[in-house]
Amino acid sequence: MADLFERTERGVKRSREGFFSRIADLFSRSKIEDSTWDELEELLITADVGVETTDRVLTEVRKRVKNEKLVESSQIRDALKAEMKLLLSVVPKTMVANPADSVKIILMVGVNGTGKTTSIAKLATEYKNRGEKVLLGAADTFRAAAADQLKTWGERIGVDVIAHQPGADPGAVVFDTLEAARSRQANVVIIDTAGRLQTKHNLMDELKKIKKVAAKYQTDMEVLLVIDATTGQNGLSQARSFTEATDVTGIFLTKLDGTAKGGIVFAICNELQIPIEYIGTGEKIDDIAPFDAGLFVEAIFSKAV
Ligand SMILES: Nc1nc2c(ncn2[C@@H]2O[C@H](COP(=O)(O)OP(=O)(O)OP(=O)(O)O)[C@@H](O)[C@H]2O)c(=O)[nH]1
Ligand SMILES: [Mg+2]
Repeated sequence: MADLFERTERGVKRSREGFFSRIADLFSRSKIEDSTWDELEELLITADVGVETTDRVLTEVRKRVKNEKLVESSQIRDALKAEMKLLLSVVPKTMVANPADSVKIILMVGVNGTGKTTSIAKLATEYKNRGEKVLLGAADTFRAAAADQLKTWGERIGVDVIAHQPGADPGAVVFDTLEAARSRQANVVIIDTAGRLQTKHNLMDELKKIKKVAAKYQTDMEVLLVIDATTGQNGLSQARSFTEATDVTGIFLTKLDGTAKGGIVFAICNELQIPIEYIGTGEKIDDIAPFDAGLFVEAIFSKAV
């Protein structure tokens, strides 16, 4: 667990200049005045927590402050922490139990350039280190270099990749990858898909088809939506559309290291009730941490290094 905290903290600390450091600084003051509440509100909104979510958090914190007669800034900070943790604790959708002999399928979806392929390499490494046999499917047949990018990662991390020619039917890649998983006895299959704008209906329909091919195979499937934290509030619109098309089960939030706007995690959890599963905190293979609401909030408030 210590390791997980360190990994979360490392990622959060990389966004120190912005939201995360300033929010911790507010509470290093001995007294919380009316103006502090205003500052806090502004900070949360500009950090992409969003107006609705900020309103909800602050209303709840004020209620706690009143009911529990909190006066010390450390007490108010703890009330805010508790509220933030609560907000981030979205219960994952119940998955169909995974029969012992079946394969876990993870379908990675998202708009262009969010970090899908890189995050697949990170995830594959996580599963491999846990002793799972992982197989990757290069179902991004749209961009000519996409399969090569995945293959390069595969070679680097020692995981096989199933690929077709550019322009091939992505559904066929999924089918072949799952067939290969069966014959090679892989138990985790991660499918890369082409980046697509959530507003392009034909591309969203294609994604539905890809999912259908995998679902025919079996029901234990996670659909991870990869959202780039730096895109801010647009992430919410992405999450809405991709959920409509593919029933997203969780979010992989990337580039948290490169943004002062990490507050988007709160907006996503509050407004969409989709759990954040992982955070990406850099470009390297180990810049990944499974998301833990409690640790994440503690990392935000822990002392700057
Ligand atoms: N700083 C930072 N960069 C990241 C992170 N994850 C991915 N990247 C970078 O984001 C860029 C795009 O990554 P890809 O994995 O190719 O993104 P993609 O979603 O597969 O892109 P398309 O397939 O073109 O849609 C690369 O330069 C990655 O190194 C992260 O957590 N932090
Ligand atoms: Mg890609």
